[in-house]
Amino acid sequence: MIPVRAYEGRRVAVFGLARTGIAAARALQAGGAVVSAWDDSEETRAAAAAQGVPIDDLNRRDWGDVAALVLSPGVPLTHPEPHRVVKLAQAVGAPVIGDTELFAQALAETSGARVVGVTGTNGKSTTTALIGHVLRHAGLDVRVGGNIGEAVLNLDPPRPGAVYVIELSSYQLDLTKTLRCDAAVWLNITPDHIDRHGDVAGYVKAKRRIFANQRPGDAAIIGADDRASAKVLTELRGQGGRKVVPVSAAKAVPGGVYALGGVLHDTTDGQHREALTLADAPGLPGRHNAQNAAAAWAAARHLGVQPAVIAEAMRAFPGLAHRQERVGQWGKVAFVNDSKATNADAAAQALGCYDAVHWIAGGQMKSGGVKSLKDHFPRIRRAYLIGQDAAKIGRQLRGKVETVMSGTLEEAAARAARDALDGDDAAPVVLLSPACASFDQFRSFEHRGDVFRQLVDDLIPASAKGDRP
Ligand code: UMA
Repeated sequence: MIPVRAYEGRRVAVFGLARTGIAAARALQAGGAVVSAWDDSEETRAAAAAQGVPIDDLNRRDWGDVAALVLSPGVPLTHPEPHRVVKLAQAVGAPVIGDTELFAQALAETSGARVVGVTGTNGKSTTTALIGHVLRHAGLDVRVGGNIGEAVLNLDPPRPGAVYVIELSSYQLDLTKTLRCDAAVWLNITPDHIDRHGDVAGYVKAKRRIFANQRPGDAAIIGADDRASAKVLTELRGQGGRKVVPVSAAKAVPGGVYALGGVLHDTTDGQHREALTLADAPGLPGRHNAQNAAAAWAAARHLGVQPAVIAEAMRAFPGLAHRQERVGQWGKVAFVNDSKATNADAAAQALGCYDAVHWIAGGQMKSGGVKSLKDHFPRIRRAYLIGQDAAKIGRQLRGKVETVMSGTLEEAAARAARDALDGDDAAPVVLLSPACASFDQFRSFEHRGDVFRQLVDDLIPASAKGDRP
């Protein structure tokens, strides 16, 4: 945990008591602040109280002595309208900040730790995890957190040489003022979370805060493949000061890192280097991952990691749990856990990455089902359908994809493995990418993926455990 001393002896209101709020309350208390914490949910308040968080009804108290309001990112700040507590804080002029701001304040007290911030509409979590993996491989003292799941204030305290790799959502950036990123990574922008930011301009403005406070010598690593990001790239170049490193998965970008023809090219030091053959990094399949890899490469280079070390780490990157995660290899058959794909759009990304797919799908179907995946049907050898809406999905696939009504994930995994081993394809993939919610058979998509990982481990005979793609 990172103690926050900036409010020592003063009262701080903490609103929202899930991951962010609990961690913030603890960090503030450890730094000597007086915490008044609240959440709209009674159940959540009770759970927080049981963990020692001081509960104090912020709707009823006098805000006169409140030095700041720490708001959880999921609580509306401006749109559709400010939450009631935000208005209460604003009425007394108390700053409304987030846990990332507290982190920045704590970091300002100690020197020698570096920060890599990662934002963008898509790919943030993979890129954050990948940078963390590469830096760890290079022997650095690395802590990974933020929007990826671990509240940033839960990470180990700063010390010289440490590197924080922090995924930053637009919600978190909206509540952050003084953070300075040694390397700020901006991947891409497509309209998202407009309900919370009012319009695309508001969303972009929030995200742009990742570049605030940067100094000469810091790096802005920025995707050049979409129009909104290209505009920000031009603006940053015009500003001067920091080093601007473009990344692309579509074109050569001088001075940057780009993926072309399945190869990552690094021109960051003025020379051209073929850095990595992406096919050698099975944990990073697909074009979207090519951009993630390019950005992670640029960040690691900026922190001084040698190209050979980055390449080695990327080849060994296992991927993020439940997102096209390689969970096993049995002879020619690869097993991929993409349980996070709870709708057809998400499943499309995975289906697009492989040529011969034994597809495990089903669960609680979302509206539209799997019809939108028709372009991928030719590569599906068989679909093994599970869960409550297996029959509905079967009807959508009828006459286009051969289906097997498996019922359970266990049945599906066993049958798919057998079919894939027996088939004629050179490199078949057993892919769990359900395009459905998991709640009919599992606690969560994570639970579904964990069960699949275990099933695969049980299926693969000991003699085949070391098999490589
Ligand atoms: N709450 C209220 N009143 C409200 C709204 C919420 O009291 O009007 C309370 C809820 O009862 C709940 C708490 O606020 O107790 C929820 O706060 P939160 O949603 O911020 O949840 P955390 O667990 O703190 O999770 C947050 C991020 N959540 C969001 O941004 C919505 C997590 O990102 C992040 O992993 C975590 O902090 C640690 O940093 C999740 C996310 O969905 C993964 N992010 C969005 C995304 O990736 O698209 C931005």
